[in-house]
Amino acid sequence: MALKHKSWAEPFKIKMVEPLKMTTLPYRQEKIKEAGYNTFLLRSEDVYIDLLTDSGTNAMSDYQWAGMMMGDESYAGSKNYYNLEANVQKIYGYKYLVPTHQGRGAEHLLSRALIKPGQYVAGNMYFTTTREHQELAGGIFVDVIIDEAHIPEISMPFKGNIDIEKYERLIKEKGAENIAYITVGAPVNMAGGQPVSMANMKELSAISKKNGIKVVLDATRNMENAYFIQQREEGYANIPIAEIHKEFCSLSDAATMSGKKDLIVNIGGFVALNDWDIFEELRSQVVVYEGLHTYGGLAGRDMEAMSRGMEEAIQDDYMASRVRQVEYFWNLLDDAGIPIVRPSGGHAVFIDARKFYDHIPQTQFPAQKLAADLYVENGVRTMERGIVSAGRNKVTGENNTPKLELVRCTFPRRVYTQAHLDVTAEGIIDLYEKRHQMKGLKMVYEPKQLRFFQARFEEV
Ligand code: PM9
Repeated sequence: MALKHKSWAEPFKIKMVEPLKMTTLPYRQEKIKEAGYNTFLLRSEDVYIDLLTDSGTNAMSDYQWAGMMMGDESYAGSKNYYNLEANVQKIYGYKYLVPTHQGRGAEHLLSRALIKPGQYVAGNMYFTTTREHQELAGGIFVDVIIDEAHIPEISMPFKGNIDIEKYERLIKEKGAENIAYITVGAPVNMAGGQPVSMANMKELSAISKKNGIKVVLDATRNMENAYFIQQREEGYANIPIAEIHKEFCSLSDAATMSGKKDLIVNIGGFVALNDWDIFEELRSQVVVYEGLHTYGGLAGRDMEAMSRGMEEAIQDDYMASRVRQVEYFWNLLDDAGIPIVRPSGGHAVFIDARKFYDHIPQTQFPAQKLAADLYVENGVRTMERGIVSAGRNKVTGENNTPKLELVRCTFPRRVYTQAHLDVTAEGIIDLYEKRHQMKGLKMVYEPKQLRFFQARFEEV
């Protein structure tokens, strides 16, 4: 009998395992209350399947672990820095490298170097840490993503694209000299891991060049984006993702990077760029905020693991298995009628909490509550990506009210099996059946910055 869908499997096998604690329902009910209904405040040992994030939660290979043993921990000029620099030049194509402890370290340095207070920064939907650093440097963030990205039900191949008209209007209204740069996240995390097409990147790059505006790529998951281009964009089907990725990077002036995602490591990041003057500025800042310019807050062994992870992540077979695992899970939920962001994206599947909990208003944090309830249901940890993550307007102090009120089920790389995904989907489906019994939340503690990490809640 022929199978309906052609199957796939990972191009690696398991060599070492980490036991997981199985917990009971009453235990989890107590733990989520103690954590103030915030999944970031749970202890990881109380979590069965951890889909909080794909950031730093990846399983390294034997090749990477072997590299860890070859860490050169000299204060200056570590050989691992030069290995990393060579791979960034080869795989990303930028000339200069400034290592940082993680992505937000890179965002901090670049925002300080490029933004003058009062300038605008365009971007295809915000990312929490990226916008925070842009605003702390005095920038005013303007979202120029296509409208469809804010609507979960709409399915299109490149839902992360920049709306070129919106971008041109911004340039016309504010003046190119008042725009510090444009950030392109590809894929767009907050929109559901939705990719950006090469055609769109080419167009915005040309407009930016014409107007003298720099293009900064948030390259955190850009290799996943390259896979989507290969699969979905005309003319790229037979091109290896390594080539697509490099071509995409070549359309930008600089990249900030959280190595904790694409590069299959637990810590690390960098800025990479082509402009010597900005590089000099970043090099003088990195020694103040991160560490010497040849380690940027990282151990030599961490730079080696990141460099080797880069070589592995850019392989077509690996990336296909990575993205298809997410797609497998997306199909399980879609087949069961769970409201999710369409189409399937790169690193995660996003549940539409507005629809899932259609009886809970946004002021009572439906996505926050759904993440908490999913933990209670079967010990799976997910993350809120809605009104709590969106924070407050820095000028008015009012809550930002995003259209997207989502819960993200995020997949660490090379960590969970298909059976883990099946069990997780079953828990979500069970909860969906009794969803109208669930109540909303009120916020009882709110930290000043990036509140989603530490805010606390109680049931209303
Ligand atoms: N992303 C994530 O879980 C981890 C922290 S926020 C909950 O998705 C992009 C697109 C990211 C990202 C982190 C960073 C910052 C920049 N850009 O976490 O500082 O997804 O290494 O990177 C997280 P760092």
